[in-house]
Amino acid sequence: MAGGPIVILTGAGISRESGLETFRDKDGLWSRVSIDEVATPEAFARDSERVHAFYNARRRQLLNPEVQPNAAHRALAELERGYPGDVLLVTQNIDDLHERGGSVAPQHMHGELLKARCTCCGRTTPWRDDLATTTRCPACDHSGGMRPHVVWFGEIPLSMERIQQALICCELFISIGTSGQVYPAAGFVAEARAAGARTVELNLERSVGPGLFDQQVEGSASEIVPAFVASLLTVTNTQ
Ligand code: BV8
Repeated sequence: MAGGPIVILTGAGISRESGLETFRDKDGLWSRVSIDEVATPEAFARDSERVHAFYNARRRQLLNPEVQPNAAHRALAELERGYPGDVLLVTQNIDDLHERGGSVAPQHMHGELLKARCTCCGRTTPWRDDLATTTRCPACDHSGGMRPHVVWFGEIPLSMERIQQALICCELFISIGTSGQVYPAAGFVAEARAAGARTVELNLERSVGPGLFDQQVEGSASEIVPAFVASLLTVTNTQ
């Protein structure tokens, strides 16, 4: 498979060693707050300030100088640079650690914590401060309509057409740091497999039993991702 197209899907596990929490690990975000309280459009309509507080706290944490990309983020950027074929990086994460680790155009299918969107004019604006119900939109000057540019449960993920196109042509699908519980992302491995791709999971623990992944490597992302990328680049560039 010298240089065939690659699709990579990452989840919260790749950012864990950078100091950001995962969702479904025992000490994860959803063990402390319920999805229905903070991660649905209904929650935002019911109590916008509560939802803003949840994302404001995560935005501040992400902007803490101690939170930096780790070796796994940097290894994927190296793969993008050194691999002869196409590499599409798709992330469920709303942090910017892939970009800061050197990746060129990660597809944030669940949105981005450092952007805000106006529900009145639809414009998306880079955003590093707190959001509140009184925040004015820089584009249309309307206040009261700004929300995190994040895909909540029940909302349609972003970049789906581009992702589906890449899945049907890819020859290698790599899933990193995701429990594979949220759809449509969790269905990507089956779609890639149906298209004839080799499927690999790099995760702290196996997310599913045998059958969907041809290879499952267990370990911490900052260790197993650089090793996997190094071996892939060696094999590809010596063929
Ligand atoms: C959609 C953004 C239609 C915000 C997120 C009933 C009603 C309504 C909807 C549904 C329903 N039933 C099913 C659905 C669909 C629903 C869904 O899947 N629900 C689940 C709960 C069953 N999905 C949706 O609603 C989606 N929209 O379906 O629209 C549609 C679809 C297609 C086309 C057209 C229309 C929207 C889903 C997006 C929701 N938004 N987040 C925010 O971040 O706050 S989801 C949330 O979960 C995050 O984005 C997160 O990334 C994502 C997945 O979680 P993971 O990243 O996998 O994190 P997790 O903690 O679970 O796992 C971490 C893993 O890392 C573990 O395996 C762990 O072992 C590993 N790990 C830990 N440490 C390390 C490590 N690995 C390596 N190294 C380490 N150090």
